[in-house]
Amino acid sequence: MARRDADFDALIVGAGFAGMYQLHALRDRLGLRAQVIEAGSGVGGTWYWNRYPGARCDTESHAYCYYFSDALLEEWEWSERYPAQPEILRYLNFAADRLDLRRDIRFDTRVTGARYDTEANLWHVETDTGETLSTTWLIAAVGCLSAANIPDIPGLERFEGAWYHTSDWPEGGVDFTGKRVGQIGTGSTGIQTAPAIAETAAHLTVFQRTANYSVPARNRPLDEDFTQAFRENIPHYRDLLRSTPNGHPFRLADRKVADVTEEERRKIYEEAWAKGGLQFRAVFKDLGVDREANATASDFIKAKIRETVTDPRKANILANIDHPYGAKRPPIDTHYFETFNRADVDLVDLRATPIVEITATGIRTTEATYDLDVIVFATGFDAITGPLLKLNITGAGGLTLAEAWQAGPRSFLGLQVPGFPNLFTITGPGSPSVLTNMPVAIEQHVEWIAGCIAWMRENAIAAMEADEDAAEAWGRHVNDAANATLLPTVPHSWYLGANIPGKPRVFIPYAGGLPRYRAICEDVAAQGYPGFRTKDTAGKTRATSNGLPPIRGFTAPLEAEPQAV
Ligand code: N01
Repeated sequence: MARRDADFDALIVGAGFAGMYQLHALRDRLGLRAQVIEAGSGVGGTWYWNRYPGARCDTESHAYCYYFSDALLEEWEWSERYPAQPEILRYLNFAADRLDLRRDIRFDTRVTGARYDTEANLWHVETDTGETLSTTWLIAAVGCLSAANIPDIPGLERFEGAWYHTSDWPEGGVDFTGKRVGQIGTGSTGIQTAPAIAETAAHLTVFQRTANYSVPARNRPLDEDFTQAFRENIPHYRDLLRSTPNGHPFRLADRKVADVTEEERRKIYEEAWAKGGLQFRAVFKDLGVDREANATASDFIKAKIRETVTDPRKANILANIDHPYGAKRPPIDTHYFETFNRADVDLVDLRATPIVEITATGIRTTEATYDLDVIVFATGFDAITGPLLKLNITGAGGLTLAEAWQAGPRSFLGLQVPGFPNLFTITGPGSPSVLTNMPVAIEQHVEWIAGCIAWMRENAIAAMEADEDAAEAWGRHVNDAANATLLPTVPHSWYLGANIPGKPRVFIPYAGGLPRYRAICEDVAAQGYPGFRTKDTAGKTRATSNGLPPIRGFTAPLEAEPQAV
């Protein structure tokens, strides 16, 4: 139930794709007193902060946008196959204006803590502006990749040059002209930014710890014909995005590697390479689940790296990849491997010669010292749980989220955490989130949360939280879903939290695919929210402590879902 004595019915943390749509759904559809709290000075979330050179979305632009509104789809026109960061930021500003969101977004304000008052059924949310705001529902729309990982390398404080993490890039950019730049990290971000930095820097040294696959993006301008055809087929694209396991606008081929001859397979991979993009991994349905099948794609890409990179030393370091293709998030690139053919770009193999320290003038490895003017950390994130833990949330009975998640995140459906009533986590741990095209997963969560809140209001429910048993059962299902794929086989994957020292090793996102996940969420809602404890306004509680009733999707064989991003 919404409360008149609270400052707000709903507070939403974060004004990215998720928070913006959640505000619209709660304020304009349900009529709630809702507000967004945003640390940045503008909307955009990840696209507000990640302004590094070369920042671009790996999802094709016509699929990387809101689909809840035909008007937004029809009024906006993308200029390239993959949108660059400035264009996505313009798009999100356009959406904010079109939906008149800004008047209910508190910019330049960071949430520093949130505490649940069980007696009053209210959240008290503290901000760095010194305010404490009360709200019935608290919705974390903080993104999965917004807590930067700056590795604890000895000596950084002594470095006399400038250093940046890619996700906290200065608004005006960084001028690399005449500068010797060291870049640490070769994930999706590093692979995007190295070619762009090399364009202007005097010299670039890339420090690689784990070699990575990448497939050419083949970015290109979009023409009027494409835009026209897209606008005429919006329902088709909407259905497509909502029916594929990872919410991308392409289907997985209905064939296995062994179904074709070696010659046919080579042709299929060559064609996919020439076409470019994330759909490279969709040409066979067993690449994400079968090691032997996967090896054919992995070997193909490694051979491409060796063909592209002319210096055999660099080619060896780049092609020495130790995990199956796609078992870590597969990057796509614009001239990444070609960049290493430049005389002013060097590559250091940190597996062979680890970093010892950062000195006043550069980076020292076990083998050499590299003099640098600028260090760029493309070192990723404390993913999915990091941004939620940074909110300093204390739930019912004084339990902190950090305590509740000491052994790894627990939640039901990645939407609610036992012990944290009326807190919702958009794309939280245990939901498809980072294994999907994010806006599709976000829309599904936002709409489910709005539906759940509407149900609570209709049924005079004062508080609702995930049941312990349901969270336990869901945790097992999340594990089973991951184990049906090659995803958990990479020990150094951030999907397992392995990039953050001390983080529990738990496979975090849900790998069962979006359609199955959507069906489970819809079934839970249709059955009156089994798996959640509720307390009504008269103080009467309801719990489903005897396990869960049959829910569609729990029972279907997991191998049916081919693979995740
Ligand atoms: O981060 P990462 P990212 N010493 O964690 C290395 C999304 N994204 O920012 O692999 C030396 O993947 C680390 O090495 P290793 C996308 O989901 C989306 O690149 O741990 N190196 C790795 O090479 C992506 O997956 C888009 O051995 C260290 C790199 O830093 C996610 O963001 C675009 C180190 C980190 O790679 C994260 O990508 C870009 C250390 N101490 C990114 N610590 C879109 O298209 C870490 N590394 C929307």
